[in-house]
Amino acid sequence: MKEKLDAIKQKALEKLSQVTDLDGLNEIRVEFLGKKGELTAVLKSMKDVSPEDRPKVGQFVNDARVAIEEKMDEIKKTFEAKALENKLKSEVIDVTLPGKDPEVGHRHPNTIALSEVEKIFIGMGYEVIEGPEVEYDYFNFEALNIPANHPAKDEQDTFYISKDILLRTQTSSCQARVMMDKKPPIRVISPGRVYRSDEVDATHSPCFHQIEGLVIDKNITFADLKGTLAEFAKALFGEDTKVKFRPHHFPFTEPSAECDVSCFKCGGKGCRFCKGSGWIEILGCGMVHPRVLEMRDIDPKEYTGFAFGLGLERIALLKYEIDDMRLMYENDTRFLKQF
Ligand code: 2NL
Repeated sequence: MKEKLDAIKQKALEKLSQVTDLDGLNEIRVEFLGKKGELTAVLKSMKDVSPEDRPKVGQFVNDARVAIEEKMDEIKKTFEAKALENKLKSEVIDVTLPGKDPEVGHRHPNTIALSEVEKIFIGMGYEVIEGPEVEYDYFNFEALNIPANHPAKDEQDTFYISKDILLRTQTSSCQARVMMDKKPPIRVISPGRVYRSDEVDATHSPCFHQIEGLVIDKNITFADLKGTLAEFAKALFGEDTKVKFRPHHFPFTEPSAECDVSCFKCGGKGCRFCKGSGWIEILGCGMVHPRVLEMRDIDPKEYTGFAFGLGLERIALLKYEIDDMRLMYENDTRFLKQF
């Protein structure tokens, strides 16, 4: 009996020395210690052993079982340690690897154009002011010398909220307010959203952005207006840019003009971009109408001023060569990512 048990033990230990994983270990457990295992079979045959030999044989069987189990536990522990080591290895982070760039947003072309324009005027000593988009008829029209029955009021196709309240059609309304709050010298630009009841197309939108400028001081002349806008055009479109003024009419300025810049694409020779003329219209301007000053209690004999207004989208479309204004409002990331 003892030889038989030793043989089983040897066989089990031999098999255990070759086992490579937990599954193999389990197979051996079943083979020797399971219900139909070899050692269990010996245990079952104990009934044939004489009662006086039984304790001894029982001792042998138990020794063999303990020896096999101890070996199994030892191997199991090494497998578990190895598994833990592998797990830790797979979770190691190399902190010296370069990081992944996070996706950052892009500035809207309008925002880029606005900050360029603001930078130029701030550099010339202007202050940036803002005002309400929902405005009184008074600040949007009347204070700018556009009386109730003036045709400009129909022309502008205004969104009215009530008889006296509207969505501002120009940011001059802010400047009308500034003239009320501040005494000259005044040197401000007022960027912001404005509304006109226009149909959407490649160059129009019912909501767009304007930047207006206003300067009021003693001895301000049309020469100051020309010099300022010439400097602005150079800063925005390049040193070689020239400006040209064509007579125009606005109710709030006298005299009034439209300002063109030499085409920054062809340098003025004429191309597809400037439709062959060599010039591109960028803004409207003029000397502040004396009536506008009077209405704000500024004496036009003591003070004069100039003002101008430009469409921000128009500047962005020109500068970044965008051929349809609708792209500016669709927020298609494929478009926005380019800026
Ligand atoms: C245009 C023309 C212009 C002004 C805006 C202005 C403001 C005050 C007084 C006088 Cl408070 N004028 N603003 C002057 C001339 C032209 O805008 O075509 N804008 C897109």
